[in-house]
Amino acid sequence: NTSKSRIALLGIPIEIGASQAGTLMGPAALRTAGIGRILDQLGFRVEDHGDMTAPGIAPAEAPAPSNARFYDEIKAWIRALSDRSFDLARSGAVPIFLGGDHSLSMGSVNGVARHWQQQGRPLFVLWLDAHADYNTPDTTITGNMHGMSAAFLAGEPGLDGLLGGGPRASVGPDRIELFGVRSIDPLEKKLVAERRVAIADMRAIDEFGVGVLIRKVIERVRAQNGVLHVSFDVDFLDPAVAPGVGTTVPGGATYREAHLIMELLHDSGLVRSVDIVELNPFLDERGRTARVAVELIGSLFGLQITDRPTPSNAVFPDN
Ligand code: 5AB
Ligand code: MN
Ligand code: MN
Ligand code: MN
Repeated sequence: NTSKSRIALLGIPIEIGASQAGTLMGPAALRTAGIGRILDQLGFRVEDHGDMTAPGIAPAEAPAPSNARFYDEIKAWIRALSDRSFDLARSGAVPIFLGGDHSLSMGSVNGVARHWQQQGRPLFVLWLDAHADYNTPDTTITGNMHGMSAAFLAGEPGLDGLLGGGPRASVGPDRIELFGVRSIDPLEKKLVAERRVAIADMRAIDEFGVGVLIRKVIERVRAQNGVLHVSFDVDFLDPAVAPGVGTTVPGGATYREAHLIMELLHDSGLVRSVDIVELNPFLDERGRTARVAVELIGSLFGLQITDRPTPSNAVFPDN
């Protein structure tokens, strides 16, 4: 029993980073939909660490940037979460962070990245999302911080005070893979292009298919002896499959595209941590979205149809 791989669940009931209230119910809905049960059935030793409690407001050390709503509150959350995340990764478990809006990834990813930095393995982040989340206080239209998390992780200016003096791992724009994008703000688009962030938008997915594009991501991580964090924003999925999100954008990934991505990622053996974010149970239809998210986690952790081994990617050229 002790030789079983460990998975650590941690709920982060935060909603102030998003425009609509309700994502704070996300962790409860994912548990109700059976996230612990499915992982247990797959043979993992599942530890549920419960939900973090709201850390309050971190003292304003410097004036908060204008155009970043609830900056001081979110600052407190991500500092606390970064430490929890680091400890969980260091314990040898695979942490799954149950959101909560996408601002939490600033903390969860920073924590796991600190751990892998100490291990000498570069951490890559696969950002499954309808959006790029690459706004800064200077480029944002809404001021909502769930649209700034990838930019923060890439080290974009304007958000540097978020961790205060706390330890910060650099992920960098060259280790973020935006995947599924179909909504991007004008200045955000410019910044993503300037930084040459790898991006598979929905058009690329239509043209080449998710199999080819995910294999490319996997090959890139493997070539650098890296490990992978999957930041899964539920709005990556088409709203017909996943209506329970506040920021639906039509034209998203289908049910099978999403499962294939998870199946390929499982076979890669590279995934060491996961966020599931932006699920809004208040907007869901009879738990559908929560259930789909849990089924996808099943595929990511080894649920397969026929156990056919994944063929190599040798057919796909480098560039
Ligand atoms: B999500 C928008 N670009 O900055 C902004 O759901 C949307 O975590 C951000 O991907 C969506 O507010 C953030 C308009
Ligand atoms: Mn999104
Ligand atoms: Mn997002
Ligand atoms: Mn959203």
